[in-house]
Amino acid sequence: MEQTTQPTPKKRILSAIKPSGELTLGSYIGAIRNWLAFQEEYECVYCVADLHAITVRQDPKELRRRSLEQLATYISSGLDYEKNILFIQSHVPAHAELSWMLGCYTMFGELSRMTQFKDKSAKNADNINAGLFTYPVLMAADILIYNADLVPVGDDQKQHVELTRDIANRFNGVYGNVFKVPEAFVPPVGARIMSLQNPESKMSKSEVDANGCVLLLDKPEDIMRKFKRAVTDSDREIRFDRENKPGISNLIEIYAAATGITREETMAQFEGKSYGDFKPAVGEAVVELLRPIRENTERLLKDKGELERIYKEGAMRAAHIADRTVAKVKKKIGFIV
Ligand code: ATP
Ligand code: LTN
Repeated sequence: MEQTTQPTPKKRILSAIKPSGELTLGSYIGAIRNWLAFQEEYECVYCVADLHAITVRQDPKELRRRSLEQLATYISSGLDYEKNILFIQSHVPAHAELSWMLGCYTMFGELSRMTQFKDKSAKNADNINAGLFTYPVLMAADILIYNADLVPVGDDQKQHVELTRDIANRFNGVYGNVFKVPEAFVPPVGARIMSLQNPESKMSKSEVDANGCVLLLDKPEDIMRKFKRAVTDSDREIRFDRENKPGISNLIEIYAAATGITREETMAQFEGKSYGDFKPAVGEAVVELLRPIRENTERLLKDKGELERIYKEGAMRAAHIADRTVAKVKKKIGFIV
């Protein structure tokens, strides 16, 4: 009798970026670039986390523009929309539904300990809304709804993935093996790209300081200007030392990430060179890294019909998986389904 061998199903990846501002070099090096590397080996689900963006007040017109632009950037960075599932979070209502249920298995104390909540509340003191507080629960829903094995994120999001694991384990402890417990993947290089003007704080798209933050769609001359003005130190050595030389360490990290070499190789390459040589060299590496992305994004944005087709198809494929998870969870909890 002929034996049929089932191919082992691919492991699944889920990640997202919220359209809370223009994408930065940090979003690319810390997130999108790593997503690319996974698309052959894994089944990848990548979303535009628009529901997460509204924890901070957004202008409706801008939110719409940025959501579309972000999707276009995913594609122009090299994510294949047929191989991967690319979609907009609010197009799959099951995320919000699961988020409510998971919230009932998440402790107030746990959410109070989240660093991002503390940071964002300090920065938005006039709008510490409930969404800002329950943000990690929605993120847990994003991840668990797809039974993701791996969640690639920058350093700052590791704590949220840890919480997701705790929620999954708690739920599984009550109802049996419902959720896959995911792992975070934090890239070895580029997990934390800092502002060029204030290298002690993260390059962040919702707190753009004009010269410290390199935008993904910045023109080459703007990129060069920002790197030439980057804050360094009064020492002369191009050496990685986050504590004492945060500016130079950040530039080493960016150069290594942009050219695909290690920090050590970067230091060897620039040994004996001055900051005046190093800063424009980092700028040029970034210009070359971002050039094709900017050009492709501009082209894609001209074809709104094509983008619409892509996000509708993506939402349909995402909902197919998400709805099944929600149905299973409801049954376990005791809802009439
Ligand atoms: P916001 O400023 O609105 O909080 P953000 O710039 O921090 O946004 P997110 O949407 O929160 O960006 O992050 C998307 C992904 O990119 C996450 O995985 C995050 O860890 C990663 N990321 C964002 N900024 C950086 C950075 N500066 N360095 C490395 N990774 C980053
Ligand atoms: N919270 C993340 C963005 C995000 C996310 C996710 C990341 C929303 N849902 C699911 C990984 C998996 C952020 O602030 N960077």
